Amino acid sequence: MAVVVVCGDVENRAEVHPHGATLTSWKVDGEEMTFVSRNAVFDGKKAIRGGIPLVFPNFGPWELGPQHGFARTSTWNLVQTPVQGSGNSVAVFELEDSEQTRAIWNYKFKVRYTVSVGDHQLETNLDVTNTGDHQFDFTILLHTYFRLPDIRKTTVDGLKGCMYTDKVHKDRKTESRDLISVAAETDNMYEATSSVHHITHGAGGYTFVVTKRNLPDTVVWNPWEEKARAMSDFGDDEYTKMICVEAGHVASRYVLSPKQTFSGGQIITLKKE
Ligand code: TA6
Repeated sequence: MAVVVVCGDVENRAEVHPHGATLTSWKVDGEEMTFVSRNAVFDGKKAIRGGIPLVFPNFGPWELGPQHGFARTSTWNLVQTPVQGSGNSVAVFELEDSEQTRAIWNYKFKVRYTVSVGDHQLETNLDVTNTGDHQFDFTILLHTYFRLPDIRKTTVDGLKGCMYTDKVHKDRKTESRDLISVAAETDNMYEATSSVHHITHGAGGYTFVVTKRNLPDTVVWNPWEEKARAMSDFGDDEYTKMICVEAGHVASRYVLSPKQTFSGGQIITLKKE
C-alpha cells in the first residue's frame, strides 16, 4: 500500500501520493480545496485524476511516450519528510532518470518537487536539473484541479490580451475578456499570462489566488458533460465541481544545457470573502 505523505496538521494539510508525487488533498480549516474524482484510480496503472498531477517532460500528446509525459505515472522518492505541526510543513520528492525513462527519452535528469503548506497557502515548486552531458528540451506544467461549488459561478482573471490555442475549436485567438467563465467544454492554452490569477466562486464564496514563478503559460480546462461521460476515471456529473487552471512552461520548449537547472512553481493562497 503506497504511503501518502502528509504536510501540515489536521486542519491545514496536504497529502501527496508517491505515484506521480501527485498531491491528492489540500485542506484549509478542514475543508478540501482540490478536486479528485470519485472514480480516480490509485493502483499505479494510470495518472491520478485530480489534485496536482505533474506534467514532465512533455505537455500534451507525445510521439515518444504517454500523453503528458512519464512524471505523473512514475514512483517518486521522498527525500525530505515534513516536520508535523511546524506551521510551514515541507516535503521534498525526487525523480531521476532510469532505464524505463531513458528507454522513452534518452536523457539524464533529476526533478526535485517541493510541497509546502502554510497559512491558507500551498506552495509547489519544480526544479529540473540536466545531470547529463547533452542538452535537452522539455515542457512542464502543474496540472492543478481546483474544487468548486459550481463551475457556472466561477471566473478566472489574468488572461486578457493573451494569445491562446483553443483546442476545442482548433483555433488561435487573443483573449478579450477581463474575466473568463466556463459554460461548455473548455481547453485553452494561454501564452505569457499575468503571473497572478484569481479563481473566484461568485458571491460569498472564496477565491484562489494563484501566483506563478517562471511558468509563463496557463492552461484552462473543463471537460464539460460529453467528455466527462467519456472518461472512465471521472464521474459524469463531476465537471460542475472543478476547473483546471494549470501553470506551465508549455507554449515553447525549455532548453536546458548540461548541469543547468530550471526552477518554476506556484503559490496558491485561499482568500475567504
Ligand atoms: O490540460 C488540459 C489537457 O491537456 C486536456 O486536453 C485533457 O486531455 C486534460 O489535459 C487531461 O488529460 P489526461 O491525459 O489526464 O486525461
